Amino acid sequence: MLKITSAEFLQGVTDLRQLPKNELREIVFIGRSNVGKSSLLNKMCNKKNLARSSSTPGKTREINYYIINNEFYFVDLPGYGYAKVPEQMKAGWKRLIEDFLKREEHIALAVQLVDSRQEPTPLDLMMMDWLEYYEVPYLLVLTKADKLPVSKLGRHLDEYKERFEKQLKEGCCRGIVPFSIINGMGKNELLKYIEEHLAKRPQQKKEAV
Ligand SMILES: Nc1nc2c(ncn2[C@@H]2O[C@H](COP(=O)(O)OP(=O)(O)OP(=O)(O)O)[C@@H](O)[C@H]2O)c(=O)[nH]1
Ligand SMILES: [Mg+2]
Repeated sequence: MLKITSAEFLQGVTDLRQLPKNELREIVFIGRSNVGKSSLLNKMCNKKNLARSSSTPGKTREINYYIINNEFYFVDLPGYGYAKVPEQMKAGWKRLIEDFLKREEHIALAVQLVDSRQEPTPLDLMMMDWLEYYEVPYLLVLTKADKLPVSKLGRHLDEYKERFEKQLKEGCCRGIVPFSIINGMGKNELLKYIEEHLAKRPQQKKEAV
């Protein structure tokens, strides 16, 4: 199984022209503010303070690159869903993220984080639509799974599987994984998916019509 032996912050980019030039494949983490992205990244890498959490949530517009095992990137996209963000900035965020996803040939796997205790938000659903549209393979990760009793977690997981059955069967959703930084649930499963997708060759682009 894939073992993460080194993880270093590489750079934060606010403009796609600043993207790293060496074309390593990317595992991209997506989710609203406070869903647990930084925590998950740190847990996956066994580091306490790898992922920089911003003191002004919702204002960071940086795409953060981490280099893992000197082999591939973890990419932390800016969190969304902050009510106080001005419209103009939301539009900037959308453009940045959409342009980022258009480079889907670089993306080995996207990991869409949603709170295990809640329904996906409209922005979560929009992100999933974009991932489907740009044909990016992705996982749904249900965060903070320790905060639910096991039976309830199981029920939520079933609900997610039923709701996104089409994406799982015919679309780009590769699986749904409950995750917790407290008890380590989901970590090995996520590593398995990451390893599997890094091994796959980049998708052939559909021929332009
Ligand atoms: N109990 C529990 N708490 C968690 C878990 N994951 C994250 N948290 C908590 O949730 C809060 C937000 O986590 P972050 O990792 O900072 O969330 P984020 O998505 O990076 O947020 P932004 O950087 O603001 O977009 C923190 O207080 C974490 O300790 C988990 O698996 N279990
Ligand atoms: Mg964070």
